[in-house]
Amino acid sequence: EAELYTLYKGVYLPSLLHPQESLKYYEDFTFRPDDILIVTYPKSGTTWMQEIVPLISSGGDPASVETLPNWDRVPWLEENRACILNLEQRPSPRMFSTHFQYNMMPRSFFEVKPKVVYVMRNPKDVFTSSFHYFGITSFLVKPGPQGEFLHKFLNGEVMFGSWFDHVKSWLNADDKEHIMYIAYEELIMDLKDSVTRIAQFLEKSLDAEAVEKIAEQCLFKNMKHNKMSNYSLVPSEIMDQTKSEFLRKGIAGDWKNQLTEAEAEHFDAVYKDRMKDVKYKFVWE
Ligand code: PPS
Repeated sequence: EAELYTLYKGVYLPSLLHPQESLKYYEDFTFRPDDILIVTYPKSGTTWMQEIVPLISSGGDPASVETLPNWDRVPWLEENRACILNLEQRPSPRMFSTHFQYNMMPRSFFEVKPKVVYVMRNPKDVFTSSFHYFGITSFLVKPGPQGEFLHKFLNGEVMFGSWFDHVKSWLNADDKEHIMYIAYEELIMDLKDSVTRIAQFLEKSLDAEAVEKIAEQCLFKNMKHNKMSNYSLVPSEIMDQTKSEFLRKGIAGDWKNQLTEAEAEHFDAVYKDRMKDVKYKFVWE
């Protein structure tokens, strides 16, 4: 089990996806000012945003979301595929994802300041989604009993480290002008309004019809049928979706079906302590 993870700058990364050469590539990566970066703690709405942002960028043309798997459409910069995708040759605006904390961004990021869409989600739902996901994925340490996984999650002993550290690092970014903060729950509450606001941030004008079309394409039920976005292209030895689907429930508040009362209380106590110095008003609070 130990070899499943690599310790990188204090956080666990799945070794399969992040060999040393990928991390080196990441550190040396050069951004362009018109790059768009989707940043998330895992299970917070990455895949959803990997559908929304390309559609906004194309003005609603679904070609890229229907022909390119999400991991090639908006590749993770810290993953092994980044090295082989020839990202240097991609036309602008390039779109990337990362699960890294703010302090783990490469040097070029701080110089170039590309636009960032930071998506965050109620950590109790992130926990719930993670619990199922870790159970179906061969490159992650199995979650074990729920109580044990809760302990690990709250301590950041999971891939990409602590949710608290992640969110706090991005909320405390030095220069927030180029960062848009949006919650998974806002997408759930009003997808069209969210698409409109993201488009404004990306300085892309969309008419009402395009917004409507994009929101429709990005509905959970529609993404579930898009094989370029539902992870069905991943072999079942790596991700066994017969146990739990990647696009599992797609709702806010599923933690209520997952955590016991005592676990939820413990979670809230840790949350209160770890977030006590954070001024940001989260929609789930
Ligand atoms: S990952 O592995 O970090 O890339 O996962 P990520 O995409 O960030 O998170 C997966 C969860 O997002 C849900 N999801 C959606 N919810 C609503 N609508 C849409 N369109 C959508 N697309 C993805 C997905 O179902 C996972 O949440 P859970 O709670 O497990 O269903």
